[in-house]
Amino acid sequence: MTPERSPLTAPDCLFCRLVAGDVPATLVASTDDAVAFRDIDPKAPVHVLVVPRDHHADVGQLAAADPALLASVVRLAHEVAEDECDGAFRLVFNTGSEAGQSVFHVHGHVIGGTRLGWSPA
Ligand code: DGP
Repeated sequence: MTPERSPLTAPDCLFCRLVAGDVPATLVASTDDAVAFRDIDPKAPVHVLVVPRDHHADVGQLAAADPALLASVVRLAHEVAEDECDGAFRLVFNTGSEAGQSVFHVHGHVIGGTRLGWSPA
């Protein structure tokens, strides 16, 4: 699906460029307001990133600015997980560079397809 209006973008944002189709990606699913694509460096058999088309730097900023859009991102993540992980999955929003965030366009990591350990540090 394509959005009904042009998304809000930030200059030099990798994921804004990817959403626009200017950076190649393996798309998994999309809606009017969110896009799911495979992580370039997968950490599990299923590793999909789900992003809003609009630019928001992190999950806290998205929640404050547009909670309905955050719900859309989570809904699309859940649909991907139902298709690819039998519904058992982890949804991770790294937030801040100390927590491992390297791309400052909010993205949820859908991780699954195997039994997951629990040792984030
Ligand atoms: P984070 O470290 O939480 O900000 O996650 C960023 C993720 O984005 C990381 O797992 C690698 C992925 N990534 C970085 N550049 C690209 C790219 O050009 N294409 C795709 N598909 N994924 C990318």
